[in-house]
Amino acid sequence: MFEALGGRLEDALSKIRAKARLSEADVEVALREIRTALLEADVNLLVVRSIVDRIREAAVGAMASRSLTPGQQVVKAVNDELTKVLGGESFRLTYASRPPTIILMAGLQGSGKTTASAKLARYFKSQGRSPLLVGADLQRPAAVEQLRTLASQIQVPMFSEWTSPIEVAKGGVAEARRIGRDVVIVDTAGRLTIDADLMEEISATSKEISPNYTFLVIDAMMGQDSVTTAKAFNEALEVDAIILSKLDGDARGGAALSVKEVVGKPIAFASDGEKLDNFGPFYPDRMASRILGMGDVLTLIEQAERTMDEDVAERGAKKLMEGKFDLDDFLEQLRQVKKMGSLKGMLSMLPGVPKELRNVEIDEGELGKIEAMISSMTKKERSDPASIDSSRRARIARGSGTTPANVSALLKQFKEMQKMMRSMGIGPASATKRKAKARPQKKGRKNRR
Ligand SMILES: Nc1nc2c(ncn2[C@@H]2O[C@H](COP(=O)(O)OP(=O)(O)OP(=O)(O)O)[C@@H](O)[C@H]2O)c(=O)[nH]1
Ligand SMILES: [Mg+2]
Repeated sequence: MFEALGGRLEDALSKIRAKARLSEADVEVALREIRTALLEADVNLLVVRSIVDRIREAAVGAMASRSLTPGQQVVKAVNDELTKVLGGESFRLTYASRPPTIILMAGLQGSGKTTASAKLARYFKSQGRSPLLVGADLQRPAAVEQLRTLASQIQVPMFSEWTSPIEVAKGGVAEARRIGRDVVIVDTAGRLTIDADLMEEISATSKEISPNYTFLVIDAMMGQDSVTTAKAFNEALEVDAIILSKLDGDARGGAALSVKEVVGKPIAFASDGEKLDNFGPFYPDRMASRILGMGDVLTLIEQAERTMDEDVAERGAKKLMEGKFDLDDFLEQLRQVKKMGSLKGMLSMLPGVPKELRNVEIDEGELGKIEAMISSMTKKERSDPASIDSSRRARIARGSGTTPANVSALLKQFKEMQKMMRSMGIGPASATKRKAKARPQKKGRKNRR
């Protein structure tokens, strides 16, 4: 997402970034490029106009202040503006003082409501809450089943019955009270377009259960259409915040960059993939830095903390220090990295990775191949790769569906890594020193949240 926009903005800014002095002409050229980039990213025209105007003001200010780094100030202004149009502050959800906190999900058909309901439940669970999913979409039997399946995948209870959407919603809230669940997420039916029936049904449901939050799910892939929908929904029903789905399929980013300014409601959560963990709170500032190629280290760290098994990481580090790191450990660490998601996604969050590199498709299949090769080795071969001769190599290749040359390449890579670790002084001699250093750091990490 946002790849094209990020690239264009970086190009526009790179020309003025390092300039010791900015002329009016420099600024106008950059502004023109920024404007085109935003329009090509499908950002609402009025939003483009106001962003460009505000950046111009900041740039004029930077020129007048005779700052040492006027270009950097313009970059900062662009970053600030992007953060602002993405919503400024990140959305903060306050739990009801008297549980349960009731959340009503609204949106057009296929916008991603049911998926988002389950993802949201999973998120609440990760925050130590105990959610209940309520299936109030009685349009088709499959809708309730879909939610039931998702609920069982994330091990969250689910409530539904064949009465009416309003009765189900009401019943769901009562059920949450009865079984002591503190967040209720009500999934509702969508329609193809906003029609009176849909609005009436959801308004009536809303009146009945008085939700603490009404979240509107919009499909980022629909660009400006989804922004128009959001506006109409918000006029008919008091929407508190937006959940932006399918960000992964929206390379341009127009919906994300327009919805706050046009509708006036923040994006609370975003979904960027079909998997249940492709979801999280939306942070405007982090997203803005990411668009400008300034990285999003915070999200990366959080992702690592969420998915990495600390014990596994520590075991790997210990083996490294003792010089006992073998192919088994290599595989274990590799699996950890894989768990964190796509390499491309990770690269996009790292600061300072050149644009060209960020856009390179990394062959995720390569990782799978390495995994298959190591899995095809015997225990002895993994701990003593030197024992792998040509006949063993052929056997491993057969077992993993690769070629002997692939196996050789992997072994060579592993050997290089070992050599590198030795040259860095990682080995038995330096183990105690490093260990002493590592300890306080670990504690700090745990306390961070
Ligand atoms: N790529 C991608 N697909 C998504 C995302 N969120 C949802 N989907 C897919 O979009 C389709 C529709 O999602 P649902 O959650 O069923 O949408 P809905 O709004 O509940 O649909 P109705 O109940 O029919 O109104 C499904 O195939 C989902 O897997 C996302 O963030 N990325
Ligand atoms: Mg649904």
